[in-house]
Amino acid sequence: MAQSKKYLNYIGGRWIPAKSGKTFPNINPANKEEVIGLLPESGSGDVDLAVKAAEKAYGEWRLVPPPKRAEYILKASLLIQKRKEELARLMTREMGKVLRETRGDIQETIDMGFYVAGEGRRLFGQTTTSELKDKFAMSVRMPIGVCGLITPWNFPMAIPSWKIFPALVCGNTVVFKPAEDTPLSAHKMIEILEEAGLPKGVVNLVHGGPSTGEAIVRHPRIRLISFTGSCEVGKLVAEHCGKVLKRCSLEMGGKNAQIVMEDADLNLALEGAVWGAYGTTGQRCTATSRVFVQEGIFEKFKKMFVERSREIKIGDGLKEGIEMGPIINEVQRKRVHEYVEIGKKEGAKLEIGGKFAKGKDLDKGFFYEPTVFTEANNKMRIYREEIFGPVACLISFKRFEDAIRMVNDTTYGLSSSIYSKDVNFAMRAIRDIEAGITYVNGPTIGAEVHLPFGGVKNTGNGHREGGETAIDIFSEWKSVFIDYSGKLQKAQIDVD
Ligand code: UN1
Repeated sequence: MAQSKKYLNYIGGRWIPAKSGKTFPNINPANKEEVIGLLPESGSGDVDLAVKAAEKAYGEWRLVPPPKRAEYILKASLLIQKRKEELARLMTREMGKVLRETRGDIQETIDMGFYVAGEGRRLFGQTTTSELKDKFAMSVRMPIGVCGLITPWNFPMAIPSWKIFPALVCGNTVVFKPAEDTPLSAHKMIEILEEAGLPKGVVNLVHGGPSTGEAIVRHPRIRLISFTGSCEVGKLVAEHCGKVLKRCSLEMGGKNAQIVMEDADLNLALEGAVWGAYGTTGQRCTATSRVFVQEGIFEKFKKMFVERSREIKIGDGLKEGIEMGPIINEVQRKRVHEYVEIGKKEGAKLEIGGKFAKGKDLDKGFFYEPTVFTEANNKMRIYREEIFGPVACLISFKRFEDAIRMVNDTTYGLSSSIYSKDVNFAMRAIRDIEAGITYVNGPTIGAEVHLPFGGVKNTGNGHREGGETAIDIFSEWKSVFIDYSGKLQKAQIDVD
């Protein structure tokens, strides 16, 4: 067994173990014998310590001018940029996705840092008129307090950056719990923020599993929860936050669709669907899991897609030429496989895959074959539920209107895509698809950080990360009226 280093929580600017003294292992999903490190198993006592540290730091941090707050974010982003390759390699080891993709994850973190650092000199409010003489009106953004951030394993650094950076620039302090499966990327990110000189207690890192997350959600002095993960857990978070009126922003699943019209460039549509379905081993909330293909080209496209699925090179993401890494852990792999079994029972036709991937190196990890179903319909669970693995359904449709109806026939609404050379179809898809993101002639994955990211229906609760909208999550509006008339002026009354 490879050496396993012990990692610590970061609370109030100190690296300390969990009160319990217990640890949990961080395992390489491409080689389950490789324990990358041991992480502190934190409980509510550790969370409470972190909240105390974050509260203490908040008093001063909220008064630091935003351009100065932004400087720390910029410095950290520049350090991440310098260490991009090293960080990407570590991320592939703990998460499994191929190096090309972990480089992308780190790049998305850098992009977010650069973007949010600029926000330090904006954080714009409004200045406006008053209905009364000698009176001035404006709105300003205020911080909220201690924010609890809970993140998933599929984007181990990018998703934390979507939350940590905007929270900080707005003047909040943070208690951050990364996913159990990818704690090392989070550790590195916090180490870098420390190196950038971030004052003690502004960001606190608490490792652990679901009970640690629950302690954060339930902590009465955490004012805001930002959660990315499954719909199932998101609903529990929302339930508690609803009861105690805690602010909460949720980013959850998807059942994303790509439409391929008969007039599309088929090779381009194929590459898009393959990348959308198998990128990150299908473990993106933006992954393509339903591909709607117009009937005249269905058979041809199906052949192309199945053929391409057969050719996907599976293996350790650190190796040259590998296109698809493992699934994150055994529980998830079994869950994916269960869906495949359900699909077969429901009467869908398995065209290829549907098995644990076998082979000398593959047996060591949680690998799964690229899997394609046809003859799936909206009664089936594989058509309706998020699988979070390399499984795609190819579905044929007659007319454009049918495709839209089928695409929208889901409880989710994150990402979507249409391949067509006809601008009329493209514009109508943009108008008619119920989703937070629509791509034209591009796959369902690949959102950029300066635009709002999120979805409709059960994908979220109305917030958008990324872009200016991330700032809305992490700040409160205050309206300010300044009366310089020297007398009592009554709004709505002294107006004639
Ligand atoms: C996710 O799947 O949770 O748009 C996030 C994309 C990435 C982010 C995905 N930039 O696919």
